[in-house]
Amino acid sequence: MKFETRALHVGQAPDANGAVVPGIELSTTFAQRSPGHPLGAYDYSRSGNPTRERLEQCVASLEGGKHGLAFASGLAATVTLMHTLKPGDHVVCIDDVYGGTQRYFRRVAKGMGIRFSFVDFGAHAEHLESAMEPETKMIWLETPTNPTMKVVDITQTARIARGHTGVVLVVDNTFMSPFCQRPLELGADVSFNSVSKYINGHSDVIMGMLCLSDDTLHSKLRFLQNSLGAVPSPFDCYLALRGAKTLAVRMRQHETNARQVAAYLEAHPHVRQVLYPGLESHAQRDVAARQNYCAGGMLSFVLDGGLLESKRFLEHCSIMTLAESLGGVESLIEHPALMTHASVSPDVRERLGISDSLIRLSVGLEHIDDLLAELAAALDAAFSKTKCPDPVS
Ligand code: P1T
Repeated sequence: MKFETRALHVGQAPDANGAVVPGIELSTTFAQRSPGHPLGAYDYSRSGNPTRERLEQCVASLEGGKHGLAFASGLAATVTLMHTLKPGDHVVCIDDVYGGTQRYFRRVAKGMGIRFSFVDFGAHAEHLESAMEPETKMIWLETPTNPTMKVVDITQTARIARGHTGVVLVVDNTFMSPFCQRPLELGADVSFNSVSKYINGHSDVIMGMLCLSDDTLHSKLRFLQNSLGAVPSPFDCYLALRGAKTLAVRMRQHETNARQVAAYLEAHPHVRQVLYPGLESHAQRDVAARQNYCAGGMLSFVLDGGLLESKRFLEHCSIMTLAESLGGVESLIEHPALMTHASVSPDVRERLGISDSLIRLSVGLEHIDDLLAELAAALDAAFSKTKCPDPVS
């Protein structure tokens, strides 16, 4: 079955009543006919729940994996993965990752004895090999990166990982979703998604998902999913499964809108740079074109001004809601230095290019004319010579 068909049918066969939309299994517990012998396949919903399993099967299939595991948030999935490691183990992580991932790695996991090297992999992972150590057990890659949109060659990264025994390559696929990029097909061991973004797609669920094909690693993670207990609610699983049904059509339109927004911004005199993998000017355009099925809906851009202009610009956006998160049907715009990456230290932010002039935009499904009109008006207002009210400090 093709992607669109799998999104609608995998894990979603009609239930015992013939319901075309299978019911949500809200029960926390399941009756047993004799101690230790449940009537069906489930005993307790933390350990296993039919609605969660439907979602896990569906997303695993979209990622081209054998197994899927759902968690209460993207970060809960990250934490669970880190529990496969032990003190002294080493992780090579791309330097530009989501601020919350960095905060967890630098300020929590490190305290538990796991060592991290944050490295600029280079487009073809050419800087990765020199960061590998005998104790390296995991490579953590986000591509495109959040928020500077660096693209890294997953196939090449996987080749380097294979050259070292016992190294698990995790690719955070949140910015692309399995419609645009399928890391497992390119050699990754685990494809990670914050389901809170494109897979659910409607900004009303917080959830994470790990997809993989290796049975041994899956058993380990399933044991940890139950033991750590960071599982999503059945209702959220139902919502995410409903969202996943339209992933393909949403992603196509996100990309169509994003391409037009990127072209518009690139030609604008008050925009210094646009970072979007679908643009000819993107530094790793060739890698993106080779490994991605579509360029997605995320872009970042650098205003030709400072913090004052960035604040004025953002305060004049209204259709594009000023808010953290991404991947919803509505456009979301934000200031990474003050919002999603505020927990990253100023020197690291500076090194990564997360400046006061950097704006991140998750291009939504509004009519393109309305998006372009709002961008034009907000840029005019931000750079107008007439005095605007001072931005909120
Ligand atoms: O928010 P949560 O579902 O826990 O997912 C964390 C996460 C992991 N990986 C990436 C690439 C992410 O972007 C996120 C969450 N990001 C935002 C909330 C944001 O605005 O960037």
